[in-house]
Amino acid sequence: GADFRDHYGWVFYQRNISVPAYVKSQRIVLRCAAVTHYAKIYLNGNLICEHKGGFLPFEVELNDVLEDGDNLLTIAVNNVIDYTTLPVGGKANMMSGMMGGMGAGASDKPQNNPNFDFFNYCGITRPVKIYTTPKTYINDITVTADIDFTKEEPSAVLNYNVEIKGKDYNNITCKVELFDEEGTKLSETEGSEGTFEINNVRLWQPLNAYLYKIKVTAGEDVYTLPYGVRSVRVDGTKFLINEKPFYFKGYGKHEDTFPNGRGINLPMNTKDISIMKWQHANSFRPSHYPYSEEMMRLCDEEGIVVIDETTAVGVNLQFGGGANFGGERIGTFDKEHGVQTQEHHKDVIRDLISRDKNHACVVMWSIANEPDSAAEGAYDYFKPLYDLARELDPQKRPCTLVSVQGTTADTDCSSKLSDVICLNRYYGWYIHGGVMEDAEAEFLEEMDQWAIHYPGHPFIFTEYGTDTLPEMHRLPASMWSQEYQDEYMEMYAKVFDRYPWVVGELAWNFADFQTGQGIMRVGGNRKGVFTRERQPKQTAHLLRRRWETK
Ligand code: GCB
Repeated sequence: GADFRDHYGWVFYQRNISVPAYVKSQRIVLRCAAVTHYAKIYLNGNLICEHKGGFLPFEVELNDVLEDGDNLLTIAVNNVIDYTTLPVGGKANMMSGMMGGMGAGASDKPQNNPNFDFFNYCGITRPVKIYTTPKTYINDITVTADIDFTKEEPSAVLNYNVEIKGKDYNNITCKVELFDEEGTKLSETEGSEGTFEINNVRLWQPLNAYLYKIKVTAGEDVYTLPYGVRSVRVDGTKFLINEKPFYFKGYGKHEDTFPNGRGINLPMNTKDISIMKWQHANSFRPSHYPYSEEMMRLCDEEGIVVIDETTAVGVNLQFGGGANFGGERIGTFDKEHGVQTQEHHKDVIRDLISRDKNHACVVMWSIANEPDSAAEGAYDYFKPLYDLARELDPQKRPCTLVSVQGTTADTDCSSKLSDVICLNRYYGWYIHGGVMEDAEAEFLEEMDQWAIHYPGHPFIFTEYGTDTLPEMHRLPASMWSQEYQDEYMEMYAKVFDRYPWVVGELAWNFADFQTGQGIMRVGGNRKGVFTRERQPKQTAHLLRRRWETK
């Protein structure tokens, strides 16, 4: 019922667990892949672990706390979002605020006010597992590749580093073997740090993946890491993958399906990737939070390029007319009244890079979506975050943030910090809705400004789209109709094609998705190019034709 849907605060998941005696000599670990947004784990009533942040994994060792027989495991989950969490919860309802304070959300009950446009699905959204390792175990593996492109057949040097933990970590032998994708062993070496040379290396290419396997054996522990060898870098206005200019074609997505909500849905992941391939899409942005590890592996396997994003959505108190603080306008980065997220934001970056650093599919880090990046204090907020990401990423991928409509080259701190400028633009929807000529004219005006003030950098359009109802057709085209979505997509394509420094188009959104209630949303956000059931709207065919040759 509505009480459950609108629940605010704690929920408790409980069950008994028991571990067979024969594994007790092993290290026993409880791992939660995602608990949204705050978790407290109790075993037999004792708190054993806490974790903030709803979209990244955490784990805790159970050996010292497990009892024989049944143990009561409690996972307490809190769904509250506010000025200290990512994503950010506001003081007032953002969606109704957008229309001058009318609409849903007026209530005295304590409630969440998402400062973002997707339903605040919470709980245990990804697998919870108990697994074992030997007492001395492989804690982490980091691999980077130096590729020599000067020869006709490129060669590569893989640098690996294995972190071993546990009581014998110092005097254990570590064997590392390299296999090709078919499982043929190519070479073998010893030591927790080392290199492999690969002549005629098979590169991981967009839509043409190739994964080597790196098998690490440390004492009794074994782990096999699939690894795609590829390079990424920005050169002038180009985004290079394996030294070739890459053009992003695809979407911003959500982890959102019926009836799973944000709960993991593996068959739908497979379906989504296969639909994207049907359309000749090659990439997406896992907006607005890190997706499941299963999805990241699938992207590695399928050659889908990913812009990996943190949970920082809603770091912008200008939404809803900026009336988030008791009706007053306050600065997003105001030390006293603004968001208090920077330290947590750093933790999310650490956890994200530590989880995803080895994925070939990840070619860039997105530090935030639509923050108040032109506000006073924005540079000071973001500079340390970029520094941290750049320091932590062993592959030194480019970094960006995704800029909200209204930012300009001279005001947006992204101009000073990002390797690629990523823009969300809604000319023809939120601005000049229904008047395509005006929309196009103002869009072109803005593009020319960026070219003047910020020449020499690549740009990706990370969002553009229109709410579209599958049943609605209108001639002449008008807002919400299939025809309008087509005309809008055609206009954007025309603008993108004018500027060689535009290196990507990620339409908003791949599929319709659930949001909170409000007068701006009809059964959710309907900007999907596919319905929530993953059936094509008319424009899916238009994009397919474009992307086949683009
Ligand atoms: C945006 C946001 C996205 C929204 C979208 C919209 O700029 O980044 O989360 O869903 O606009 O449809 O309004």
